[in-house]
Amino acid sequence: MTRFRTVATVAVLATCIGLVAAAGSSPAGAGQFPGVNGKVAYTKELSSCDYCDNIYMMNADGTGETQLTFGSGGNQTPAWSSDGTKIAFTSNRDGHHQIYVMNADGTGQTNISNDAFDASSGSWSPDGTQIAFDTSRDGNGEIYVMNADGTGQTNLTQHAGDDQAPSWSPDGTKIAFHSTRDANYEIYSMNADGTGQTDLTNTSGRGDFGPSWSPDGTHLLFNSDRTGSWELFSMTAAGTEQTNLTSDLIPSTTGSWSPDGTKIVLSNDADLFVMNADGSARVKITNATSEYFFQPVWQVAPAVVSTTTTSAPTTTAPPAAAAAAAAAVTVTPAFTG
Ligand SMILES: [Ca+2]
Ligand SMILES: [Ca+2]
Repeated sequence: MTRFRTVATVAVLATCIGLVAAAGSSPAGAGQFPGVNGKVAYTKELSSCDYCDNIYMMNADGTGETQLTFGSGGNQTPAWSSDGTKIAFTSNRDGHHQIYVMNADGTGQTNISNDAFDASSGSWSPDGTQIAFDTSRDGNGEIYVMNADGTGQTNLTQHAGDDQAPSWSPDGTKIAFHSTRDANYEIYSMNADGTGQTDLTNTSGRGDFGPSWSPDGTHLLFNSDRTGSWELFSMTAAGTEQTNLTSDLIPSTTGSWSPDGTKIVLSNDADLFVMNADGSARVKITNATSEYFFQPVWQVAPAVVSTTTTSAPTTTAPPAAAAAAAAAVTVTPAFTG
């Protein structure tokens, strides 16, 4: 059984698809996408211990792996804030799955949703002030939003179907998710206040899971078994031009765009790969032996923070990513229009 399908059997973690770091924060509240490519965070599970999942990050070439969570339970669905300084994730360390937030170096891990029912799949608003997530507290999956401190938890979907795996658009106006309300999983999009819930995929009898936005907000990446095997597809934000990007890598499960829009990082339920946004030039960046790498999400390199002292400017961690940001030039998204 593949990692993708194993995870999918856990009700709350049917949201097993990769989530893009949809959001983030700057003091001015502006979103950071498109941005400079930083590190890749992901979930890794040891084959010797089912559901012993922890969150790691590495450089996009596969070097420099760093473990961020430590535990024998489940730590999954990492999602970067759009300024690249924080990661939301799901953990059951307190007895059931909740939304946690940590700093990019793994410090400060805090239970934010703090509810008595399972929750999963946090996704930041672009200004970093809110987190969308899914929860079973109403008897079926619903997409909720809360303030970044956990207050103000509000049901956005309010539908009897299972609504899961929210992904907040880079401009903050939309939230994509998947839902069973039409008898099988479809990708939906709604306004950030829950209005205008619209089916984008309409594939009868086939599953469409785990939407994540392109950094310019024009496209969605998602997972579908419409070909008979799990593949990564892209489509426009309106649901047109649904395109299989991984017909030569079966299965392909979770993935997300690079912040500059030129690349996609993805999992085949064993290793991680990086490919061009059109699916070409795929390179394997891990070498799995007794573990599974999945749910990769690509960080926006944090901006350099200057201080008004006579000494050299200081930067936010991680230094390498900050240095990359300092060298940033104008970025051209992979998709236009
Ligand atoms: Ca629902
Ligand atoms: Ca479907």
